[in-house]
Amino acid sequence: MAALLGPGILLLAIQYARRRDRWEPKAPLPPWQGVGKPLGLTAIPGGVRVRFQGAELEAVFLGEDHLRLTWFPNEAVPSYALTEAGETSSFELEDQEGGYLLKTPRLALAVGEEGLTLWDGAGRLLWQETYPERSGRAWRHRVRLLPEERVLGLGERAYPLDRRGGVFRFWNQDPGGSYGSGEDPLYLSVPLWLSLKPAGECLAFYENSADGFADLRGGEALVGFLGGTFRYHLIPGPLEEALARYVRLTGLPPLPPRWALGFHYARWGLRTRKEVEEVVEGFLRRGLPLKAVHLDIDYMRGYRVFTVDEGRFPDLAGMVRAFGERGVRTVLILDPGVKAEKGFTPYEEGLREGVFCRLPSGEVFLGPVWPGLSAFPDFTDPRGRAWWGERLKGFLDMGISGFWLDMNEPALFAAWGEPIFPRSVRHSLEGQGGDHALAHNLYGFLMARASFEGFRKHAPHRRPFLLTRAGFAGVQGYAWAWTGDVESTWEGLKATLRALLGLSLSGVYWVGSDIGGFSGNPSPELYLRWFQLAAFTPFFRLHSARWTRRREPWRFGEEVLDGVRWAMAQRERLLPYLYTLAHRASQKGLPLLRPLFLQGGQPDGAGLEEAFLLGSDLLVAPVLEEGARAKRVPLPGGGWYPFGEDRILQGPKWVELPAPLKRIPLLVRAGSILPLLEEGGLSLHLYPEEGGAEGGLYWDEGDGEGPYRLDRFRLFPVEGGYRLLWEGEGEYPWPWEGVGLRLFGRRLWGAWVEGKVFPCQGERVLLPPFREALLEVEG
Ligand code: NBV
Repeated sequence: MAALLGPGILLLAIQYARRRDRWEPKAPLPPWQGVGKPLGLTAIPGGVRVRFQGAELEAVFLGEDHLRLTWFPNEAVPSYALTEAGETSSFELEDQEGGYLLKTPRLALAVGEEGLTLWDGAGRLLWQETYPERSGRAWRHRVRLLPEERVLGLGERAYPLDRRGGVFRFWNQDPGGSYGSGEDPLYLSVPLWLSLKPAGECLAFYENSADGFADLRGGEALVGFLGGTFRYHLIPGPLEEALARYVRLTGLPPLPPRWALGFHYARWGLRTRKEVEEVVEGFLRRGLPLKAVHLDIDYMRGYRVFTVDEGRFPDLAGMVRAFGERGVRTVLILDPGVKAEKGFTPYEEGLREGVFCRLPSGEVFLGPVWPGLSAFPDFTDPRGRAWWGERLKGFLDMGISGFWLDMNEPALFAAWGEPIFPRSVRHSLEGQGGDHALAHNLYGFLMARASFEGFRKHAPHRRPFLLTRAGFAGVQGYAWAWTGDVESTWEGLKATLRALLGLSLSGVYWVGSDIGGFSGNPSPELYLRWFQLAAFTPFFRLHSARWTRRREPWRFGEEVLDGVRWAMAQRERLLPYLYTLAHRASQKGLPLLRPLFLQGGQPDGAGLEEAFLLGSDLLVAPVLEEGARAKRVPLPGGGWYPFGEDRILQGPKWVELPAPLKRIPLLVRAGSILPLLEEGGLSLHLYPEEGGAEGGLYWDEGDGEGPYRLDRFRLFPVEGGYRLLWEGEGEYPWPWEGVGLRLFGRRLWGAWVEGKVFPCQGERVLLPPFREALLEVEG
């Protein structure tokens, strides 16, 4: 990897790897030792403390459906991931042969001779583990897996969504170069898994930021961490609810500014203002709806963070303003490393204020990254976070709309071995002190938090937009994430979908990938298929490495350009639906991207990654195979309309749908109402099932915290047609002229509102705002 970066960096990378090996001699782990049997117990608020030989277990109910287990002794680390402490709940305690039973109405925990067993309120087995073992700072335990059990989640992984059979590491890492299927670990760790089994579903979250592993190769999960607190939370299913519960515990994803839901463009290697302007012009001239342009490290002076190369990017503020006037926002990349250079203000200030990470000797730790040897802010120090947040002010004042946080695993250039800090580097950890082994996985997450807080402080009337590569449980409260430097191959495309769904099942809902893959040259077909997938993932961005061929949509010929137009047009059209999902996620913690099993089940033999849902109503069936012009789609239970068609297909079953190069199959759940932008206004697409249909809309100014409106639409079958009711709340006025209706399944003739008739024009009827409308259908 370092060789790609030029001789100067290569030399630093060799010197660094040597130094790191000296600082960090490899020591084997001492032998693992069990904790023995339970010896006695004391009641504490919400739970018990159980004594073992040389260890203690604390079991606490934080609500009837949330159990927290903590083993002692341990190294306490501040609880960064959790935003709520949780209220302890009452429970019943019974003595049992060789142990104890703790019960709430929704959970029952048996503390047995050999291990712990957990059931839900209906007596279904959720979790069974043998008591853990210790080795120095490390803890590990074994959790039984049933033959039919599937294990999902575990954060960002280029591995099939059912993780059984794999070994995974929780350790944020830049794979270097680019990655394909099977690469592990990747940039963003979330030590969480979902157990999907007929017996009883549950979610397990390990609140531990140290280097960890999950070995799922056999009939048990062997999970451990090489330090920190061995603490885990168990929440019973159904999984969608458990996930929402976890997201509420670790941070709801805030409502993003609406522009961020549009199409973003990035490219590493655009070296001048002129090159960027040409690209933006290229999109706008062709009527391609570009909403944001991201500037990669090329805008900086010698890659120094917080600088702008005035020679190559003269009057950046002027450029940002001019783009803004044409509806295009500017996002800047920021890397955490601060060039260690005398006279460079951020470095000197950072030194003076003591915000950089240090070696155990007290010296500031320096590692090689883009600008050369650099110092790194300690984001586990409140002063470090505040210092970083202040540095964003200049860019925010200039009208920059968001920041893209890269290299924050944190990654370094090392000629061999792990491209990261030595584990002995010291961190504040909110003043209590600790080493990099504990802080590593938190670094990117806390950089996102620092950026979020700085953004809030210096642009209080705008919603922060942050994109991060690394993160940890809870990062969804501050930033979106993208899946990094994936290779430009069909395998890379599949790995991407897996990574995206895995992140979504780990609470990181705002996710996307580099369209076409980062590091290579996709064929026109792969490029288009990737575009089509990305148009229906929460974050929609084109990006590529500087050594690849340029890939603006018009560079692949007319057919591809047409296909891109279709994908972009669907995205634009879906904006009200997507924005409503964004609001729901921010309030209730519900995922945007959902594997099919979360809702309605799947037909037999369906893999977990052949199709997915965007929200609960739109099924997306991406094409992941070269040459395919049809797609076998697994339909979940219930009725499904091909998008914009009148026929209903009944699930669960497999259907084969056409997938010509320019399109992928989309289906809409029968019983739903989709709010869409069409013909310059808002249209409701009504897709009734027998009982009617229902849908909602959230809308506001698109940024800031002003008034909003929340509309609810309900459609009921009546003689000769349907009755449509519209209820709303909130102060934001209806911003469109009336509302368009399109009915699927039956032919709409017209509608009546307050005794006045409005006939259908083409396929659509345009109505003034109403509380009740009667829809008349033909035949
Ligand atoms: O800043 C350059 C790249 C960026 O384009 C990419 O998206 C990141 O994932 N960055 C990695 C650093 C260099 C990687 C070789």
